[in-house]
Amino acid sequence: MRDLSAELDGSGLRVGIVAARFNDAIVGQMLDGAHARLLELGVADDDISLAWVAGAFEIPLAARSMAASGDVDAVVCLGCVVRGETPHFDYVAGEAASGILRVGLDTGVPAIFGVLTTDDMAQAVERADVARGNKGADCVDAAVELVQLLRRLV
Ligand code: INI
Repeated sequence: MRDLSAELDGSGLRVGIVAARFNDAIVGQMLDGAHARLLELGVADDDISLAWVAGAFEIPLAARSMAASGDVDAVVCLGCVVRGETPHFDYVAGEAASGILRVGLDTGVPAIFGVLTTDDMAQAVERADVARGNKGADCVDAAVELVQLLRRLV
């Protein structure tokens, strides 16, 4: 069997991050985790671009523009939607998820779904905790792995 798995090597990669300001205390922690992990994997700080949007619903369009610009190899999308905070949780979370998926499928540039969707704030706090396996850092691993895998598949 030929294993196509790639090493988690981010050197030379250009990575975009789209972060939603809604629940920014949580998203800020995910961003810190993502940033630290990018540097750890060898991505140069100058090759990381960050764009803030108002909420998770706005992420797909900004991510699509970034992906289509040709300036990034992957886009990591960070947000946090808490069920208890909104009656339109399903719309915001669902559209963010399907929009981000479409960005990747339409552009061929990996777009990573780093939008926490939780029942309450306590769950969000736990998943964004840098000490306990930060979701932003996990998304960076997913992004770098997918970029390298796609390069091996073409
Ligand atoms: N946006 C979020 O990112 N998280 C939420 O929990 C949330 N709630 O609770 O409503 C939220 N709403 C805003 C939405 O993403 C858009 O910014 C807004 O609807 C304007 O389009």
